[in-house]
Amino acid sequence: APAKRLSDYRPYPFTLETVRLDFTLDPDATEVRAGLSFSPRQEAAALELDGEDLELVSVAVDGRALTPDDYELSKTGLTIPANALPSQPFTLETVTRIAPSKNTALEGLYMSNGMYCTQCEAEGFRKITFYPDRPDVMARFHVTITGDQPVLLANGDLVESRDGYAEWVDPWPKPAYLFALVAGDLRAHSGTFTTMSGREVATNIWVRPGDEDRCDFALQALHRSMRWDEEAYGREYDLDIFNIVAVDDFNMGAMENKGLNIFNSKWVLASPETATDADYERIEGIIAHEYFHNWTGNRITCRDWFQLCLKEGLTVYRDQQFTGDMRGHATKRIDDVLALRGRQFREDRGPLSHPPRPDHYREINNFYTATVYEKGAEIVGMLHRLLGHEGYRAALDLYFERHDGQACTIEDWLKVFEDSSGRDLSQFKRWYTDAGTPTLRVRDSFKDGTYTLEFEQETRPTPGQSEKLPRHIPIEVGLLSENGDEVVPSTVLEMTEAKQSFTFDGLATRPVPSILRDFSAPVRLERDADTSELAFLLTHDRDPFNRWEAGRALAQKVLIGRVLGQETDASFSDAIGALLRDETADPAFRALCLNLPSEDSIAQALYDQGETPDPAAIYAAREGLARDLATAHKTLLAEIFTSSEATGPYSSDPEQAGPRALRLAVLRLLNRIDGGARAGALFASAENMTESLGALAALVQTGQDAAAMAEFRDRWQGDRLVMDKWFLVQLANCPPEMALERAKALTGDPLFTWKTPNRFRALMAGLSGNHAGFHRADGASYRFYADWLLKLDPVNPQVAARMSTAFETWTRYDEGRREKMRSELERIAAQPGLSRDLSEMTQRLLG
Ligand code: DPP
Ligand code: ZN
Repeated sequence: APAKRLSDYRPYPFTLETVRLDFTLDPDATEVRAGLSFSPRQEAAALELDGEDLELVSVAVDGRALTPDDYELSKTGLTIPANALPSQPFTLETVTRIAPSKNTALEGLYMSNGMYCTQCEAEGFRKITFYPDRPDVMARFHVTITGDQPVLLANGDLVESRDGYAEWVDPWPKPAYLFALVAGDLRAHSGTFTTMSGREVATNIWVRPGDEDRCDFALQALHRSMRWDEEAYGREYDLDIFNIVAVDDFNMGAMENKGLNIFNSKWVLASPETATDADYERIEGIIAHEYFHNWTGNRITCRDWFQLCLKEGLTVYRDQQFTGDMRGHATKRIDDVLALRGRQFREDRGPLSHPPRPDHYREINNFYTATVYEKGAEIVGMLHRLLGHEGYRAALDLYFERHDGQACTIEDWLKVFEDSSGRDLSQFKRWYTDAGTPTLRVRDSFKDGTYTLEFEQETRPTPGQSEKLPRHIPIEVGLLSENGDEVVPSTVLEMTEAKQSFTFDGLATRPVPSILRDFSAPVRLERDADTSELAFLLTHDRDPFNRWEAGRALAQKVLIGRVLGQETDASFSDAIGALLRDETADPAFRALCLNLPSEDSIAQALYDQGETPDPAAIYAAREGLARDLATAHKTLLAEIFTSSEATGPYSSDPEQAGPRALRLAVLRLLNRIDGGARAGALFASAENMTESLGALAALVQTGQDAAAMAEFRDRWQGDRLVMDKWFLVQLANCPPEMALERAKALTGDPLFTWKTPNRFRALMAGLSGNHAGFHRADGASYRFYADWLLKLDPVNPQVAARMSTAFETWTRYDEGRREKMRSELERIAAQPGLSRDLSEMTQRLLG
């Protein structure tokens, strides 16, 4: 298939007012009757409808049956020429048949454990019925479901229901990708929410029988999200009912279908025994994310899929703000930047680099990326920083007022910021249209009381974009005096040139700069700070992000020095000692400082410096540093481990989760030198999954996990979500030489149900997450991984394509590894019948 291009966009020649859908459910032959009322917007246009894997039973226009001579039916759709259509508004009626039980790709209507459910974003609706499956066609849906399942759900409000029948009406016009239907034997955990104007909304979390007692956290998180969106953005919910359904087989995290969110059960179900603190935080964040889409995504949607970051970037930004408000902004920002660098910077540095708003694609499913989501959120954050709180709020108010009910573009979005602030954002727009992470080099000087910061920005060429123009970069800066006082408080410098200097006058002594506070722009900062300056910032910076960042930079310096066999000093170890003694510092923050940079991020840092990363050397350096830190601070660490034990009933709140995170970070260090004694004891006594899994991960790290692993499996084999953790942890954390053998053995485990996306991802991400194990010099892990992608592709192309990103860093490594990865990619690309999804990915990966 040829690429689709943004420049080819044309409005749909018809408006679609109402949609009537009648479903008669059957696993092998579900009948879908559709009644679509169209009005022509231009003369003599043919009606083109998308449709894939559908059996067409009949077509009629205004009650008159068409014969096959009247239309064209292809593998991708149905076209009715203008001469077979009235020039006035008309109703098209089709009857189609589909087989949900055979739908393993999990797009459209499919079955999971006997329950019917749908996933229509981005282009799944065309597997349900013939339809203009594009987001700028918005219509009101009226849906009936006939089926013998006890619970029958669709979007909107329930208008009629009796045994085996339900009727749902959604008053809000929406694109087809937000359609949803669920039918099954489900139980509800229910509540009510009273909106800001006093309307009562029924809220339900629907799950399989037996899971009801793991829903309350999600329900409360939903209520918190609904309240927060009213308070922070003035957005009220707009239906009488809000349903969330948990499903085990799901390609993504969750989906924001209007009034009927469908979630991967992993991001709904939580109990202290089965979910970790991190899971609780993620669940709350994803519930919020999908809920926030009700306004940013549903009421205002995207004109076309090139604009995906319009809804995703903004909604991620909103869920980040929410989690910050709920759990603390400093640690949330650090977590988000870790994720951004780990996934988006990595993506941006390799062959898959693309702009947040791409201008062409072959398969849109391949663009649900860290760049669209996380970098998209960073761009919204920069707009917020440039305009200030009031300016941002004014722009968002205008966005909702001007565009409610519309399908919009990035241009529309930027225009509301321009109109409400009077600023020109044409240069800023490059953040959306240009790929690549800018490098920001900084030099400083001090003379006669004037301090000068000189910045230089540069963005490397990316696929299809060789010329890069300067970006508009907000750089938040503060200056500290040598005793740690802030002599110039945080201020936002706006860089717009390739090279630009900023001066600060009237300073008594040379200040220490704190640059890019709160990570004010998604750039790679290059500064030759010496270790004493970093240690100083780690102790004194007011900006918690930059405090952490200084410690991070120190750790990175030591690790890179070790990998390259250079002399390193003790300043990182000393700084860690000081931090461990600092009881005023937030435990969660201290935990984040104790976690060493990942092997992958060390590899990336080496690559950025022009070195070729050696995975085995990186592993050895990181292990060595961890052991040395443990040895140097043995007593202090042991004290913290003992004193930070939580008391009282479990809660996932930061007050408990923070100390728990610190305790586990300490355990991971001590475990390297105590022969697994503490981890073994904690594993035996743990009463919650955070500690149980944390102890297990520590044991795995040193390969002392056989007994614990068997015990864990015995205990949890009936629990699919916990077993996913079991598959993942023993691969991602084990010594690299064990990883591939373990992975091979695990694929023979009867619990390795590889067609279930969560299980497939757990095993494969476990292996690819084991940096040195995946990048074995003999290439055997590459081969194994590629074999499994090829096996999954015909079953579930979307997941296979997404998992192929394990190879996105192939250009980083030495020639031997590069060649081996390349030949696996070529082998995949040459596979006959490869899906469009995986074929586009391998072609882009190969460049
Ligand atoms: N639109 C979904 C989300 O990001 C993904 N399919 O919430
Ligand atoms: Zn989203």
